Amino acid sequence: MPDVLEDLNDWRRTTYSTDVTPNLEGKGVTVFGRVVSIREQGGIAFIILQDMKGVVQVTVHKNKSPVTVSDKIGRLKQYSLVGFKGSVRSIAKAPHGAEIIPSEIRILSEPQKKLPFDPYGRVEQSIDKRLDMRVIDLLRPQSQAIFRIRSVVLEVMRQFLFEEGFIEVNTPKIIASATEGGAALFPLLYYDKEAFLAQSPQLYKEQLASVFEKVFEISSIFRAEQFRTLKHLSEAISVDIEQSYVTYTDVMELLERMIFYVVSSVNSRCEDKLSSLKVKLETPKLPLRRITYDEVLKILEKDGIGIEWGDDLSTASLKSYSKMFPQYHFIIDWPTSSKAFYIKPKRSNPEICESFDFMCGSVELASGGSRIDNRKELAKKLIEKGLEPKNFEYHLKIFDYGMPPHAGFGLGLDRLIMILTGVENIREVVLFPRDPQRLTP
Ligand code: AMO
Repeated sequence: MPDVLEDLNDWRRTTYSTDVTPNLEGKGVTVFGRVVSIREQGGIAFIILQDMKGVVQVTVHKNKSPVTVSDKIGRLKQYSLVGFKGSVRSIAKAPHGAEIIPSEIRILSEPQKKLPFDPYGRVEQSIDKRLDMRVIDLLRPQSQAIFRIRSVVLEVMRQFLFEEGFIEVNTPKIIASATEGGAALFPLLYYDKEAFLAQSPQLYKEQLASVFEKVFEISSIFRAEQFRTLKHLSEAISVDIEQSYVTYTDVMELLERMIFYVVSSVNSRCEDKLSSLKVKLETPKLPLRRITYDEVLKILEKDGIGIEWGDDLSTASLKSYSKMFPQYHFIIDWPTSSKAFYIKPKRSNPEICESFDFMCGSVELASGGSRIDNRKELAKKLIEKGLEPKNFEYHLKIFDYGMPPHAGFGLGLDRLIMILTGVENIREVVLFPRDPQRLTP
C-alpha cells in the first residue's frame, strides 16, 4: 500500500457536495468522495469530487496551500477515495456556485489498476462490458440516475400501498409446485426432495388475502426463460398485490392510481435525474383505456395480422398494435384458455375470464384478475391445465375453511423502470441482472 494512504480516524463528513453553495461562504467543511478528474492550470489544481449526492469542486492554489496538501495533490490519482477539510468560497463557474479551498486532505484508498473503462468518459461501452464491471458502471451519471429513480419508485409504491391499507408480506421463494404454467421453473435439490424457485408468490398471496384482506409483496420471481430478450430476465422483481372482497375491475383501478402516483412522484422528485436521461414523463390521464382482447384482434385484423382466437398476442403483433396505443392501457377479458389456472372465468361466458394485462405500448407491465375462490372449480381447472391437484393440496385445503372472493395483480418492477427511464434493455435497470448467459457478477 503506498505510504500516502491514511485512515478515517476522527474525520466525519459535515457536508455533501451539493450543499457546498455560496450560503456557506467562509465556513469550514469536511467532504468525502471519489476523484472524478484533476485538471492543472497555472499552478492551480481543480479537483472534481463525486459523492452520493453529486459533485463539488476542490481548488488547490499550490503556492498558497499548506505543503502537506500540495504535496499530496501532486500524487493524487483519478478515482481515488479522499476526504478534504477546507473552507467554502463562492465562485460562479463552479458546480452549485461554490468551491472548497482545502487545508487538509486524506487519501483513503486509490486504484491499484487501470479501470476497465472510464465511467465519467464520453465513450459508450457495450452493455456486456459494463455489466462485467457493474460497480464501476454504477459510477456513470446515467446509471446513478436510473437506480436513484428506481429507489424512489419503490419508496412511493410502498407509501401508496400502505396508505391504501395494505400490509407487506414475505412468502417463500423455495417452493413445491409451479404456479405460472407456461414459464419454466428452476428446479433445485431441497435436502432429498425436488423443489423449485418461486415463479410468483401467487398462491401464498391468495391464502394471505383470505386472512389479512389486503397484502402486497415486492420480491424476486424466477423464470427459466430460454431466450435472451431485451425484456426478460431469469430473476425479476415483481410487485404483487392481492385483495379480498373485490374483483379485477377494482384492482385495475388501484393499479392505475398507483401508476399515476408513481409517475407524478418521479416527475416531482427526480427532475434532474430524468433530464440527465433526456426523459420527459407524461402523467397518465385516468381512467386508462380498457380494450378487450376481442377488440385487439379486430384492430390487428385490420392491419392484416390474423391471430387465432385463444392465442396469446405475439411480440410482432403487439408491436403493430402498440402504434395505436403507445401509452398505458389495459387489455381485458382474455380467453380463459390463455390464462393461468387460478383466474376466474366469467359467469356469463366461461370461455372468457376476468383478467387483464396492463400495457405501455407493446410492453406488458402487469397481469392480474379475479381468482377462483371455490375448491372444486380450482381442482377442475388444475386438471384441465394438465397439473396434478395432489401437488397443490397444501393450497386447495385452505379453501375448505372458507375463501373470500379476491383479486390481484403482479407488476414487473424492472419493466416499469425501463419505461420510466426510457431504456430499451431491461439489464440497464437491474443492478446485477440474471439471464441465460449471465450468472456473475
Ligand atoms: P405474469 O407471469 O404475467 O403474472 O408476471 C407478472 C409480471 O411480471 C413481469 N415478468 C417479467 N419481467 C422480467 N422478466 C421476466 N422473465 C418476467 N416474467 C414476468 C411482467 C409481467 O407482466 N401471478 C401472476 C400475477 C397475478 O395474476 O397476480 C403472474 O406472475 O411485467
